[in-house]
Amino acid sequence: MRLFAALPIPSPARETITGVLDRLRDAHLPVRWVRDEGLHLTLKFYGEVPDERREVIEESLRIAVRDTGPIPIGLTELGAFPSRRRPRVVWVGLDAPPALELLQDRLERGGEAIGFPPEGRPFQPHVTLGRLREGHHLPAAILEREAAMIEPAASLAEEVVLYDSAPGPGGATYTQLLALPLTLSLSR
Ligand code: 2AM
Repeated sequence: MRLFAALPIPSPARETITGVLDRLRDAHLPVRWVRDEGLHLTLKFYGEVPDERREVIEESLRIAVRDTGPIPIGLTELGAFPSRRRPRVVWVGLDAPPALELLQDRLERGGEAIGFPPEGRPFQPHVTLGRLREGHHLPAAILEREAAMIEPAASLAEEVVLYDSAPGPGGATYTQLLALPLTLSLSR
């Protein structure tokens, strides 16, 4: 299985992003766009793991989300890796409030404790919208136009999910294996 932990994108940010995606899809660009159902912010990518590792990963997630309440998120910009002028991966950026950075750091360190090496690059919270097809180029003006449509769409992320990613002809399909609510416990 190919596992990663992520925040599913909540409403209303989700609708803002699907609106952008609808318009980008209509532009018939050489891009493999993601499915609306799987929109997420990756916090920790575990990669290909044997089935029997799932349990310890789930336990490290439970520990990492302990004492984390709902996290406010907002959309910042439409961007691309490596740059908007030469896009290969198109994404929407998210605000990183301290609670989000803390949670990502806990997941990173929890992963390290069970044998998953840390990313080794700064956390850049983003929701991937699409990946350019090999050997193609994207007219910069299209992204510029959509970039102007991004609004903050302040939202509250209320769960962390462990996903299994399965490749398929229409792009990867993500299955939720575990959903952990972000709720503060008062009984302490
Ligand atoms: P991305 O959005 O930047 O592509 C499922 O593949 C999720 O895991 C994606 O959100 C992807 O991030 C993330 N991910 C992080 N590191 C990855 C890697 N080395 N290979 C594939 N996906 C990775």
